[in-house]
Amino acid sequence: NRTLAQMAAKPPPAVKTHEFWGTQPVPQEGAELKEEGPIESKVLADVRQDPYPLATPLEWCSPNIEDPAQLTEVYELLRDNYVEDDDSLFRFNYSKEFLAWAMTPPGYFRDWMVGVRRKADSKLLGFISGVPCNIKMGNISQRICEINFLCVHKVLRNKRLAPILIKEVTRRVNKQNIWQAVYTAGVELPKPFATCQYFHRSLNPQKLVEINFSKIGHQFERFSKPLDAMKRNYALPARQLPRLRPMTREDTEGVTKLLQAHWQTYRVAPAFDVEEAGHWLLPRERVVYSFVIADAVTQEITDFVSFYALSSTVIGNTKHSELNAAYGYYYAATKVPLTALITEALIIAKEKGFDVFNVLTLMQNQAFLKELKFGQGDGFLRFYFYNWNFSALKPEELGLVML
Ligand code: MYA
Repeated sequence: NRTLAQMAAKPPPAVKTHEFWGTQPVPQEGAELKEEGPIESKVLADVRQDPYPLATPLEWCSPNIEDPAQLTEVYELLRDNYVEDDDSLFRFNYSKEFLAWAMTPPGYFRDWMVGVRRKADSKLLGFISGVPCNIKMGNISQRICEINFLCVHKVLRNKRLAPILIKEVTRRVNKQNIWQAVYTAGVELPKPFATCQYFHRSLNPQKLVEINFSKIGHQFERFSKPLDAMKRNYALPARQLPRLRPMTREDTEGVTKLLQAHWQTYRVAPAFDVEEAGHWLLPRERVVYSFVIADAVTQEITDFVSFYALSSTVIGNTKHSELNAAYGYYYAATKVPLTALITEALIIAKEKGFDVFNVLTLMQNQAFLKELKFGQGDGFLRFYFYNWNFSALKPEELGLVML
């Protein structure tokens, strides 16, 4: 029996050992799922009072994101050292305005911005941030911490600084009596509760080809001018929803109500109050773009769509230095089809000079990918909880977007 022989010959799946993650309150690979809820229960008295020790040449700091000079330091660390694709063609280049927005939501804590400096010249060499957020995790909503922007300067890589940054931010979060966090990463760690895939909608196909973001697809090769055929394929129609307009402060309550109802349909989603919704959704030029449709008679907000702006540096290309990407963010459609809302978002993003519109397979996105000509990317994004057992969910059960 060939199959049996093959099975016998196949080595058991390699279990990667995690020196750090193996010690943390996260679901471990291969372990059985326990009841949904905290993995460990601690109280404030258990929290270490002093910061974790660092190697002598280094010291802790809490960058003040509202101070332009310190914001610039964080911006530059990330610009030069943050996430790259596998082939090192692109590196995320979050703008300063974006970082300031992402790190200062209502009730944020200065000391959840954790930096490591070199004592000799004060240079920032490591960073991680946490912000408070209300999240629906299954049947309960909790105020937890969202972790983002973990970065170690390239000169200090593979020296186990990342685990120290993570432990220190955990300590500072715990001091606020908060014991859970949510975070995403491209890499696989113990153990995601959801895995999403990236999809990309070309808005500027020529530039995307020139920077090696995309290739001219096989389907265009039979044309005498494949690039022109590709451009025709990705051309967008004229605007179809004239009543869609930018969200204003007066819309905040209506938008919050609409989204709160929509978020009920997911197992994991935001549980923003009006103040948080105002922070996260009100339009900010070159950062976040949000649009609403209000009922002509009642003025009630019936539909909402948004995206955010996140460029990447194009590494080593002579013609282009920046890839301007828009990323699909929150939406809720009750009176118009979701596909129509997303089409408008694509048209607006194109008008504003974005080269590509990226989405993940979460929320209801899978419903429009094909029709709106999104192409499958090679990147994945994994979603994790810290100190929270949670049964795995399908991307379409996930209503949370992380920046
Ligand atoms: S995801 C974005 C992460 N940033 C980047 O990818 C930027 C480019 N890369 C770097 O800056 C470095 O390579 C980083 C690792 C800093 C990523 N999340 O110091 P090391 C584990 C978690 O020798 P370095 C984001 O921001 C790795 O498995 N752990 O390695 C969300 C190993 O542990 P183990 C990661 O390469 C972050 C250990 O680190 C990640 O110099 C959420 C090696 O450390 C990763 N992305 O530095 C953080 N990558 O041996 C968790 C590697 O066990 C938050 N590692 O396998 C947890 C919740 C905390 C708050 C809780 C409150 C209650």
